[in-house]
Amino acid sequence: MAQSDVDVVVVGAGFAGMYLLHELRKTGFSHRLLEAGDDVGGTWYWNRYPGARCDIATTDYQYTWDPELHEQWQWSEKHAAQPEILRYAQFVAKKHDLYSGIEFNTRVDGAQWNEVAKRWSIHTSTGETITCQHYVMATGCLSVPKEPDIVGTEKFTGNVYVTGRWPHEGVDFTGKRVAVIGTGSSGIQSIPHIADQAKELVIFQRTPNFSMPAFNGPAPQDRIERLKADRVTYQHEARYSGTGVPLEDSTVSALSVTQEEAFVMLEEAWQKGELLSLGNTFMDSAINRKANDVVAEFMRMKVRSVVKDPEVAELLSPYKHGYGTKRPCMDTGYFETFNKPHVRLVDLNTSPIRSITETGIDFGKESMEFDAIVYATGFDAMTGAIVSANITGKNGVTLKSKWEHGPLTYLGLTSVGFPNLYMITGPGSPSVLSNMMVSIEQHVDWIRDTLVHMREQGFETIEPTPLAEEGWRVHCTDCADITIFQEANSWYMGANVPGKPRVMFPYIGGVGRYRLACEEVVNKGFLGFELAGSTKKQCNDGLVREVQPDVDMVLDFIATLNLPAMETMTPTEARAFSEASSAMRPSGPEVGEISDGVLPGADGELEYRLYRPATPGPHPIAVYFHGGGWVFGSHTSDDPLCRDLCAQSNTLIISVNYRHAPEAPFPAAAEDGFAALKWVHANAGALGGIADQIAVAGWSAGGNVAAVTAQMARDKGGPQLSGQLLLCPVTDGSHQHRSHIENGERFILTKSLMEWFWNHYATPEQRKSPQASPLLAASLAGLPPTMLVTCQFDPLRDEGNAYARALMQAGVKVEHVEARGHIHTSITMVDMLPSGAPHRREMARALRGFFS
Ligand code: N01
Repeated sequence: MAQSDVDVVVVGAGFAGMYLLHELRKTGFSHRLLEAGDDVGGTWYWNRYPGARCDIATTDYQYTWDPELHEQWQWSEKHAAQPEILRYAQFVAKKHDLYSGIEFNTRVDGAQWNEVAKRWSIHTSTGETITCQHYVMATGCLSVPKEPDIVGTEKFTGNVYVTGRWPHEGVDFTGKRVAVIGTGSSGIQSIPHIADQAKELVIFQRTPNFSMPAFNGPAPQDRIERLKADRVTYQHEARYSGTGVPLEDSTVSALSVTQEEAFVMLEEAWQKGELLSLGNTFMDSAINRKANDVVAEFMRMKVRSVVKDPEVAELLSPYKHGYGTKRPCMDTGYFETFNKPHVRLVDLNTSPIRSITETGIDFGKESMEFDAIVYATGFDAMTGAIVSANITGKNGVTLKSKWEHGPLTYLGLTSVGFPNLYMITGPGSPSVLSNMMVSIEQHVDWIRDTLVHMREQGFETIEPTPLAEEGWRVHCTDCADITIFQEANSWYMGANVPGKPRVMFPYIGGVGRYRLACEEVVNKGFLGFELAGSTKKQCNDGLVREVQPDVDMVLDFIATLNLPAMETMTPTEARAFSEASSAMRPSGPEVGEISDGVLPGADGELEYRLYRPATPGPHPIAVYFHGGGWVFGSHTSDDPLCRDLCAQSNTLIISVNYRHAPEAPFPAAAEDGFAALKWVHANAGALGGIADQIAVAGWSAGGNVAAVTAQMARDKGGPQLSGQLLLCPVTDGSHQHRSHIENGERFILTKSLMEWFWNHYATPEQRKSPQASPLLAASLAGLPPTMLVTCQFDPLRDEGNAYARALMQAGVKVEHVEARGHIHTSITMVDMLPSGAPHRREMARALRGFFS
């Protein structure tokens, strides 16, 4: 007789539930495992449609927790078919006697949290109520087929099949007229098999999909050898990789090679017959639309090379979504199927289904009769199974109502208001964007270790804090925002189910980065969780990821380079280093014209570079001052940023060099800035600009020069400025701000580098002058409208914030943007860091606004 009160109830006997059962036994937790089906295998139990096959190679799609399995189980193919994967699950279940611990044909109808007892009550389809301390949903991401959303589905009297609920005995379509609706992975895999049998096959396609041939055969020998030689390293690399398969991330931009070269590289990946190799060919195909177009065009070229009828080939070619933004497919003979005379493709965009009828389908201007209809229409993915399990947490709040506008989780594992509830591969974790085996094992390990920790430490409950959950939501959104995934109407975005909120459901920051976040949470004393026992409580509230994800990647990359700190260099060495780094950047957008010239500075000539918009002039002017701590940089060193500002704001940008320290210390830069402004004003017409529409702009030390120049223009009789645009400006050399300490290391501009700059530029006494520290000016009244951008992880953040506040207090019109998750340099990194683009758009808008 099973216990009605246990430590843990688990729902689902797929690969996640099976491994968790094993671990619960090992660690001595009492448990019940409930499964709706009558066997193990989860998704591989339900999805028995012909052609069902895994799209991750067998070298990677297998358990790692039992090393003996690698000797005892041999896969027959590179990409295993469903029957073989199911047999593998059954083999593991028998080997570890898991069957004895699973209650099959048992569905969970609902679950309620009892806040007094600190336990869950679980109601099952057998009429039993089980109570437990911990409740784990191992219900899979793609387990609830989408409700039919086509008119008349109930009318059809022929045979109806749903790919995700395929009859166990199989289906014989021989001699039948068959319709297949849906061309996602399930449709694409099953269509060639159905075509082999059917007398007539009509495929109803709403969206064509990217697919590549699996070229199935034995598992790749090189991968097998790598595994055999050093399984531990292989698995470690997989766990910290982007997708859960140990591939070296590409460092090649699709835009840095010709289309011919790109196609050669893609062909090489194509021949491997592995989705991840193809997707990994270029570093930027997921984040840059133009880079993605290169891959998409290669895939369309492949369709054209197979499908004989050019019109059909065109219909089968995706144009409306980028490669990978909807799950791409692996097929065996899919496109070839459309060359068969008894196979027809119907484009639902031009011939929509009017209704399913008793005998067939009415679509466009036609009616056709069928013996069978196959729905390959997908799933209520990621949340369907969890939400439909009727989970009620604290204060009677259901998970369904909490997630009405999108799932809210901490780490995709837990959710506020639902103590001791865990989701394996839940929304907000890499899940469907990863090798599921790797992700499943990581979640099971995390849950097991957490349960053991709680038991050892005398904690009864664990629940994330609202701050941590909201922080994770923001981080997940930040990760998605730098990609082009959100453009597609995919199930990743919930777009396939009418009424489902449109958010990115899986975590797209990568398997390794996700794992590091989970580890960090634990290592920081369960950061973002409240743990409570009868006599104790612990809560280390906080956020695990705050830096913008692309900025974080750059910081990690820079850390691997082991570069010398700039402040250990001489100014000459630092200048050479800075120039060499700048030479490797993308160049930035095209502008109408770029020309170089010289102008008179305070003590000799200064070089300048002029960026003219492509539109007819004359244009308003921004006199721009570059960054580089007064020590390095030049009129060309912020080239990509100047181009971007020029192109986006339709403003003439004149980037002026100024004399550098230590050769020309304070106040040389300030005096040059003011001299340059006066010259530009006097020569505005000849430059193609408008004399009474002039602003100053600058970044970092250049922001300091711009701010000081604006004060000098105010105090010395003009020119009258329309505005000042200050990006991370240095405003105060006189004392330490909190951000100097908080952000003093790791974020490229360090506290010690900033001190090195100041030491070269100005003495402690000189720093008290407003011409070095504009924040110290006796009055800021009368300064022009200001756009001031500060970055959260910049040592200069607080002095920039202080300048914005002081300007406002002085009655200046100020727009102050605090760029969340950014560092001192990140907004200038045009075409490198997508997360900086919205802020540059804002800066350009503000610049335009100065002149309107
Ligand atoms: O489902 P899908 P799936 N009228 O949602 C169409 C995994 N998987 O079962 O794109 C007409 O991808 C829908 O059209 P549209 C894998 O992660 C893995 O095929 O919404 N058409 C689409 O064409 C995969 O991504 C493997 O415009 C309708 C199709 O139906 C995920 O499961 C194998 C429609 C649904 O495609 C889901 O794949 C199989 C309507 N009302 C699955 N509603 C491997 O490992 C939907 N469609 C290889």
